[in-house]
Order: sequence, then C-alpha cells, then structure tokens
Amino acid sequence: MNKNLLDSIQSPEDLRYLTEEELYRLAKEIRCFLLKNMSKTGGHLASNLGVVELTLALHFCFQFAEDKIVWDVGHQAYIHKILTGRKEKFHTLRQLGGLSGFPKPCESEYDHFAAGHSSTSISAALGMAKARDLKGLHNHVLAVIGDGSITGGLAYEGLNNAGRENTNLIVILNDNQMSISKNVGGMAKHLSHLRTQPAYLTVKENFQNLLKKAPAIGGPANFLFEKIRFGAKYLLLPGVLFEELGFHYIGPVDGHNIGGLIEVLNNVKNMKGPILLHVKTTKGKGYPFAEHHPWDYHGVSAFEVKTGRPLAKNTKPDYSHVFGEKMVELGEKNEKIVGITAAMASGTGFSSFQARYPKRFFDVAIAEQHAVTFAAGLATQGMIPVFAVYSTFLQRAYDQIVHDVCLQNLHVIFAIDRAGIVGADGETHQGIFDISYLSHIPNMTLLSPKNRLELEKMLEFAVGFQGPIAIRYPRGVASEDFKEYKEPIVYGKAEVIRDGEKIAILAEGHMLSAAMDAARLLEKDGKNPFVVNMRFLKPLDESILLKAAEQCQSIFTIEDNLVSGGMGAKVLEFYSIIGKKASVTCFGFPDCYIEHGSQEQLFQKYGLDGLSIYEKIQEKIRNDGEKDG
Ligand SMILES: Cc1ncc(C[n+]2csc(CCOP(=O)(O)OP(=O)(O)O)c2C)c(N)n1
Repeated sequence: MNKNLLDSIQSPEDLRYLTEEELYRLAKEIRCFLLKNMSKTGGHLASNLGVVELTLALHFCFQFAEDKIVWDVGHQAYIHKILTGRKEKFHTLRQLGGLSGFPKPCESEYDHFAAGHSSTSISAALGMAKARDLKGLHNHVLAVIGDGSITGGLAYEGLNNAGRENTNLIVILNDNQMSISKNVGGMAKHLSHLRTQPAYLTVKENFQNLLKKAPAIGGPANFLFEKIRFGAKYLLLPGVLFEELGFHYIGPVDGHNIGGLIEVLNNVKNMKGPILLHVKTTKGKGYPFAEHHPWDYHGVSAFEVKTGRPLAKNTKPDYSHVFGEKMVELGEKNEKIVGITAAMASGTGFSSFQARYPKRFFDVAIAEQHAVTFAAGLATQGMIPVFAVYSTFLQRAYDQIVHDVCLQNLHVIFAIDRAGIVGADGETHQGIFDISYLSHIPNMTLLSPKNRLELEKMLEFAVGFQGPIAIRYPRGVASEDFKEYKEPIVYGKAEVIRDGEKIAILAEGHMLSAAMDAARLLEKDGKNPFVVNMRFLKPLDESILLKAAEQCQSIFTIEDNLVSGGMGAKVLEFYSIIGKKASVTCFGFPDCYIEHGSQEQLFQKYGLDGLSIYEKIQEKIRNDGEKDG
C-alpha cells in the first residue's frame, strides 16, 4: 500500500499514470530524497525545494524526449535530473566523476542546453523554437527562468526578440521573490505587484468585453478615447509589460498546486505565439529552515537535516570575508568609496559594507554588464567604485571593461572573488579565464595576493591607485602562510621569497604555496631554487624576469588559470619580444573546460599540487641534462 512512488519512476512517462493525489505524495518523497542526499553532497537546496510541483507538472504535461526545456542558470534542475533517469546517481552530485549540479547535454538526452550562468534561457529557447520552425517540426519549447535571473540584460534581449519573432514559445517565470538574497529593482517591484493580482486570464477577458462594448466615435473624441483606453490597459491589465513586448501574459498561478499547474500548462500548450506564464513559488518550500531563511540555503555544503546546521564548522575567515572587513575599514577612511554587487552581496563578503554604508552600496541585480558601466559612470565623477564579483560572472562584462572603463582609464576597482578553480560548481563556474581576459587590456592593472595580509595591502594600494585595477583571489580559507614576507606593495614589483639559482619558480597568488612545497622538495635534492611571488600579473616585473633568465637555466611559472593567455604565456611573450632565450615551462590548466570536483582533487588531477610540480620539474631538468650531455 505505502509503496515508495519515487522508486517506481524510471522515466517521466511513468508520471502520467499517477493521480493528482499520488503526485502530491511523490512531491513529498522527492523533498525527502533531496534533503537526504543534499545534506551529504551540498548544492542548491532552496531553489530546488521551491520547484518540486512545477517540475512534476511540467514533466506530466510535456514530453521532453521531444519537447525542449531550457532551465535558466540550471541550479534548480535537480528534480528534472531525478525524474529523467539520474536518481540512482544522485548521491554523486557535484563530486568528481559524478553528476553535474547543472544541466549538461552530455549527461542526459533530457538536458537540452547547458547552463550555470543566468539569463540565457529565453535566447536559447527562442533559437530552438526558430530551428523547429525552419525544420517544419511542431514540438514545444520552454524556458524556465527565475525572477532573479530575469533581471539580467540578456533576458530582456531575448524577450524583445521573441516578441518580434512571434513563434510558439513558452516562458515560465518562476517567481519566488528571491534572487540569492531578496530580489531587487524595478522588475522585482513590478512582479511583486503582479503577484497580488487575480489570475490574468479572467481580468483580460473582462477588459476585452468592456472594450467591445465601448462606443465607436470619430474625430478628437476618438483620439481621447483611445488615450483613455490605452491608459486603462495599464491600470487594468497586469502583465502589460510582457504584453507590450509581444507576449501573452498568463498568471500569476500557484506553483505548488499541481492540479492547477497541470490545467494551465495543458491550456498553454494549445496557445499560439510567445506565452509568459507567471508562477508563484516559495523558495525552500517544505523545509522550514530553508523556507524561513532561503538566502542561507540557496547554496549549501553538507548539513544536518534535523537542525539545518552545516556539518563543517569553518572558523577561519575566507578571502571573501577578509575582503569585506577590509572594505568596511577603507570605507570609513574614504567616503568616496562605493560598493557594487550584482546580486552577490553575501557571497562576495560585501554584506558588512552594505550594512555599514547603505547609501554607498548598490545591489544592481544580476547585471554584471550594467555594474561595470555603472561603476565607470561613478568613477567619472570622482567616486571610487569597487565592484566585487566572481571571476566567472565578470566574463559577462568583458566589453564594458574594455570600452567603458579601460579606454577612459577610469579608477574602477575590480575585486575578483572565486578566481581560479572553484570546485563543485564545475565547468560553468571555474574562474580560470580572468588572467587571460584581463591581462591584454590596455590600462588594466592586475594583481593576485599570496595570503590574507597581502589581499588587505593590495586593497589599500588599489584605493590609492589611479586607473582600472583588478585583484583576483581564490575561493576558500585565506592563507595565513608566509607572514614573514611583507614587503610593501610597489607598482609592478614582484616579491622574492627565496633567492637561488639554476631553477626559477614564478608563482601567481595563492599558488605560491604549491611553489614552495615543490621548492622544499627540490632543496632536499640539493637544489637551490629561486622562488618569486609575482604579485603583479600586469604589468609583470620585468627586472625579475631578466634576473630569472640570467640566473637560471629553467624557469617554471605556476598559476590558477588557463595556461593559454595566462601569466606564463605573458612571461614567454616578454622574453620573445626582447629576444631573450629562456626555457620556460608553464603550469596551469589546459585548453579545456575543467569539470566539477573538490578544489584539492582538481589541483591534483591537473598536476598543480606541490608534489606533481616537483616531479615535473625534476623530469624537465633530467631531460634537459640528457639533451645537453
Ligand atoms: C551571470 C550570473 N551571475 C550570478 C549568478 C549567481 N547566481 C546563481 S543563482 C542566482 C539567483 C537566481 O535567482 P532566481 O533566478 O530567482 O532563482 P532562484 O534561486 O530564486 O530560484 C544567482 C545570482 C549566476 N549564476 N550567473
């Protein structure tokens, strides 16, 4: 009688035999399953708890073997994974070799578009819809986008174009009034107004009947009536913003009422043109801790289900925390400093600055491009904007950095958090491109600290600097190593950690730890390596590079970035330009996307831990010796 329903679901087809009551039972079982597994693996808990009924209803009404679905960001697609044959592997979520935390077409035929960054779903779904039309097919195409993600500029570009293309496309707006923190901005306000309105279909029908009954009059009176009619539309029709863009707005509907969702989705299926279905959900639904504090349970590490508390107690501050505290101190001394976040105040450690100086802090929603140009505008007026952003999300704003900030040599500070390998979030989130995409931009200065103290000193330096300046620092506990090395930060100057000869190791930021581990092993072999903390990745310290080439036969560079376009590549470029012969080996990530796994596992897998570096240095020296000898 009380058979576990979830166990009987091998594919989405099996859902269609269930009654509404059984679907509710299944929703309950899925929430238990999520909690049981995610309390061990971690992941995006609250977002998934909020879309259990919506996902069930979607799979009930559509056939995603043929119909296409694009999950925006993709962090809420866990239930979709569970229903599409990945339940047995769900315990491997976000672990090396296991399931990805995001949709991945190579993982399942039901994942139609890869994601991890926000606001892409409408554009991608529109592309799929147009391809369907061109091929003469008739499948449905859906985008599921959150109220947070729809604040991103790309989402508007998609909406704007979809309205014009006028093809069959269903956009489901999953509105839980939350981004990671409370959603902000004009769109959030508009949606929260819509949430309180009666479902739109009824209102619209009444309104249209009213218009039909209106008298037909000509001349100026008609003009006046048209104006009133237009104004009335704004007053009476919720969703008019979407309607004006060319969408048929439907909603708001209760995203936890399975029967209601199935009914409306079945109706929507038969409608023509672009549809926007506004669904109200509760983030964290069904797990009281997450429901009451969704911002704390947006992304979780392993936790105890009974208490909601994380299992690992992190007592040591991470780099984000160090950044935030230092900014509070600098903000006290200098009132020109303003903070900017693109919906990541807490993740970047900026919340303490926000609380202390609310007027000087701007959460611009998920809008990295806008954040950068907004910062440029602030800088033209003598403010000192500090944009704290994850390396991976700053990729969005490349042109704004080039065209709006660097071209005008504006004093904007980029605090680039999660630079380098981030771990479990995987290939969409690894911050291993920023040295490559920043270090070739004229006027840009780029630094990387070896430890906590150096990040603080670099922030002081950046505030006193003139021009665009970026500091990249990794995810995780701020290193307390190398405290004895505290040379002041001087523009373009590296720091020598260990003088030596024959072998030079040039390290970027926190990779100094791996460099020194390798150096210690080399010392045991009787070698005397020259070890440098590069500090400045742009400009490079040319005098140190010349010294390295003069004192050493073999130069090794180590960075938490792609080799391609990275610090090592810049070192090679320097020697090549000045015509200096030097043997340079670059350690960094290869020319591919780096999968999910723990940071430690990935550094080991890609040969970037101290022991692997030592072994490769030994091998290189051996090979060179054989060649020479
Ligand atoms: C371009 C970009 N910036 C920032 C993020 C980080 N991020 C992941 S989910 C999220 C909030 C999304 O809110 P919403 O779409 O409403 O989804 P919810 O989690 O509330 O269901 C943010 C800011 C991202 N994934 N992509």
